[in-house]
Amino acid sequence: MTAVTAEEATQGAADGAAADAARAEAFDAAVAADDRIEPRDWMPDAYRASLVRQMAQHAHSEIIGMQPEANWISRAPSLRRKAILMAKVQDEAGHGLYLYSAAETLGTSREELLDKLHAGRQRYSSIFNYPTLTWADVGAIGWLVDGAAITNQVPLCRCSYGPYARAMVRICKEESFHQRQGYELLLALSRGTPAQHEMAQDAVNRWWWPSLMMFGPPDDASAHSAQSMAWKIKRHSNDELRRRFVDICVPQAEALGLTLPDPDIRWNEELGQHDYGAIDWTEFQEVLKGNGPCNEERLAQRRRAHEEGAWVRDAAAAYADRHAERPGTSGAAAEPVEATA
Ligand code: BYC
Repeated sequence: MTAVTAEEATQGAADGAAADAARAEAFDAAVAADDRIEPRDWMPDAYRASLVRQMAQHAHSEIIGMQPEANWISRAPSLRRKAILMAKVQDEAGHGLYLYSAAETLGTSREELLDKLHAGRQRYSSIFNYPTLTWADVGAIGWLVDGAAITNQVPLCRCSYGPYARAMVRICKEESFHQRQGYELLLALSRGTPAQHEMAQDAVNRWWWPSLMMFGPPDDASAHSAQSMAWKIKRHSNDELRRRFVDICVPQAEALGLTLPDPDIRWNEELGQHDYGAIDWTEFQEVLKGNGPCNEERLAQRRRAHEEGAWVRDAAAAYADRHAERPGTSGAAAEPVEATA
């Protein structure tokens, strides 16, 4: 081994710093040019961490979000409604999988993210800590919760990180179907008997304000927005998207024959958008702290489902190992299941 002189060491450090600066410059230029950042590209550690935080929270929301609606699968009022609801809840599991896979491209395993969720160290959307009290809640979730999700997620299709943006394209297509099924369900109830209409109105009354909270805290209290927008992870601020959502919902509520529970909603001529009433941010903070109506129940059910699914994961791993050991096979996916039965 040859000894490195002090001069060589200084030169090496300078070269390293110059290479880092060149990589950072290339990253900034790619973001500025609206190019996609891909998994093997250099990226700042903070960009990677911020993506993992948001994508993990998003993935967790999808799988915890299965619970409130799954509560009604066995009580759906017809075979048609049951089949639709089952397909929707399955889609949500699929969305979780796309997002965990996209997060894996950043070097974090699904296992690690799930462990953090189960330990209460990562968040999921506040909206899923509210109960589904009646069948109309399934419609309100589709119309309002999926509607808010689409409003937030369509711009994420242009997120600077390629795998997240591409996952969002497919998710948004499915979400828009989900939103329509909720709308159609509420329309049927709203035009039904007086009791059905009342049930639809009650569900909208309960889900409206929590849906507005899905967009996150107001801009002046949003810790991550400025940086996430500079990196083009987010394309719009929380308040911009919230107001856009209100604009979308006002005419839809009218067409449904239902009222939004906010007497302060009115058209603002100057803005060309609607104004709306004050959101109860104390309630939002309480839900984030774990004090919402269903926080404990949701997390307990998630942990239980994970434990009960251990045998499936073990079986899949054993199956993959067996195929990996077999000469001439290139992995579990190459062979049909029956081949080893
Ligand atoms: N709930 O600086 P901010 C679905 C946290 S699932 C809980 O504005 P950011 C569906 C935030 O994490 C839809 N926490 O954050 C599924 C941060 O805390 P940390 C899920 C929230 O990231 C099944 C702090 O508050 N969609 O569609 O710039 C059935 C400060 O916030 C919430 C997504 O996840 C919240 N609502 O903006 C039906 C979309 N809001 O991390 C439907 C992707 C904020 O510092 N995510 N926090 O501890 C995003 O677009 C952004 O992460 C957010 C927040 C707009 C949500």
